[in-house]
Amino acid sequence: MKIKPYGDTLNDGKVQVSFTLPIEKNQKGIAAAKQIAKSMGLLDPAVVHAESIENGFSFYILYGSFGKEIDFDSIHVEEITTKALSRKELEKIIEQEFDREIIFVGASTGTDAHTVGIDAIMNMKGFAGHYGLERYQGIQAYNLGSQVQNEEFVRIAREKNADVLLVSQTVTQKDVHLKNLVELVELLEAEKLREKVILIAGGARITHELAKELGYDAGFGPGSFAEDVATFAITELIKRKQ
Ligand code: B12
Repeated sequence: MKIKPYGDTLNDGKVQVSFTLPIEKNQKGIAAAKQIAKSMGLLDPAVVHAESIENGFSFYILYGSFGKEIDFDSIHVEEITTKALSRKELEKIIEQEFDREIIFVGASTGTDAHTVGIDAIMNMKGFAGHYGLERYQGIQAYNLGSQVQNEEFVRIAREKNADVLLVSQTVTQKDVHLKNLVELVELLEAEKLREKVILIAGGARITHELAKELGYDAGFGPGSFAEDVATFAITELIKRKQ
């Protein structure tokens, strides 16, 4: 199936883009914004909003048409296909399959100070009506908080004998998350721990595909809940037992 974006009528190709320019808002600024949109390949771009945001800076919103179509059927994405089980179902499986608690160690690592994401997955109260891992019977969840250096994270993972490592990355400026996530994999490999743990990354800009590329077992983005992560990790642990 071939597809293209649409606004008013199907296949009209209409898209909206917005950006900031390091120039004053005036007629020349508006012309520059149009030229940029044309260079992006947009047909008939129109500036529908222009605003001065600071001395020497301006913001633009444009509409235009995307002239091409893409082949939707040729797209392949790596995604997690296991359907999330409920907390109760997971607790039962853990009880049946393991004669011990499953250890999860999680943190927001590197210089990243954001904790809301990892807390949503791990904390007792959870997020949006979904309890976090601390609530699960059969799971021991250690949430180390934020700005945990990779070395410290690996040290605690070893100390706690972790089955599952949960890494949260929110800041992606200058690709700091990529550097940090790769460094962790390298450290785990050097410490001969990589194969012994299920390594999971999460964050607003993390996809399963990206996480797999970086050497992780799974990646979870916005809208993830503890049961999604626990289902993946417990299923994977059972597979690895066999
Ligand atoms: C709250 C917030 C803060 C708070 C953080 C408080 C705290 N204790 O966490 C404070 C004010 C401290 C803060 C600071 C900064 N912030 Co801030 N912050 C936000 C904000 C508004 C919300 C983030 C949030 O809490 N989302 C809610 C949670 C629930 O969503 P989530 O993180 O995506 O988590 C979900 C999933 O991604 C997933 N998930 C997340 N982690 C994990 C981990 C695992 C293992 C799994 C399985 C799943 C998972 O599950 C969660 C639940 O579904 C965002 C903007 C926004 N509206 O998103 C900016 C934002 C993230 N911050 C940003 C920035 C730049 C900063 C600063 C660098 C600003 C500065 N210059 O000082 C500093 C950070 C300094 C540092 N060293 O890290 C940028 C990041 C841009 C980028 N992509 O790099 C954003 C996007 C704002 C923006 N538009 O510029 N911030």
